Amino acid sequence: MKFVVLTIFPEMIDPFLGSGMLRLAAERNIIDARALNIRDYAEGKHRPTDDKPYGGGCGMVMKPEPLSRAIGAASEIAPTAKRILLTPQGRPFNQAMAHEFAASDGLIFICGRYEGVDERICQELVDEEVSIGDYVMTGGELAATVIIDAVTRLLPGVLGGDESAAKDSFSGGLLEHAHYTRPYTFEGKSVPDVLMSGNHANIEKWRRKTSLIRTFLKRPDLLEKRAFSREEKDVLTEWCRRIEEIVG
Ligand code: 4H7
Repeated sequence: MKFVVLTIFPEMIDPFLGSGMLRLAAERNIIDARALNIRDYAEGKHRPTDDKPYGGGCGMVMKPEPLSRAIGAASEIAPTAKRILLTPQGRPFNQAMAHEFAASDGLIFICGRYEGVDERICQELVDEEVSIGDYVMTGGELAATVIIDAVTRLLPGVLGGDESAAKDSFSGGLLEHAHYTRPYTFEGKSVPDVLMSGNHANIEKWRRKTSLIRTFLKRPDLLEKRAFSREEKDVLTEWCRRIEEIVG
């Protein structure tokens, strides 16, 4: 999978590509990820990548020509890749999109800076606008790294069987179960008995149950989009009964 990040701050992207899972994925030739500096495609003595907005107002706008040439260079590296603009106006990124992008044939990320990108770039040279959430950042670089991380860990051969993406939060539409490690007692709190029992059927059942209850307590919105198994219905019914007992 090819990733090309177009940015005026490649130094924000490079250390990220050179660490942890992404470095490993690159070493195994599962990904080929690089940042291109948009300024390298700018002309003139000062190689400006921004200019004043037509219509006036404060701030600057990302100039179209250097960006257009940078997108051209990225498309030569990854000809079939989807061109994504990271912007607060984009389609909200989620786990289903991570799977969709993992099945795609490469991704080119365009990282806006200043007050934004000339509209003609958005209309003519971008395939899709994506947002990583409802908040404002000074540039698209962190958004690109977030998406590269979420997509790469889904690629075959990146994670081991144990940490496989199939076991994730969200892969079954639920949050992950609780995790415990040594010591057995920490700040007066011990590990739940079932995890010490060695009974793997019971442990798995407890994990499914805690996943469901945590999702209900922390992210009930996730349950609204989801169907329930017989076992899950029984767990929720049992909790309803217990709550009714307390409320009276
Ligand atoms: C493209 C267009 C993504 C990129 C506009 C990018 C949040 C996200 C940016 C802008 C981003 C996200 C310019 C909008 C500066 C905000 C103050 C870079 N912010 N900006 N404005 N949620 N900013 O994915």
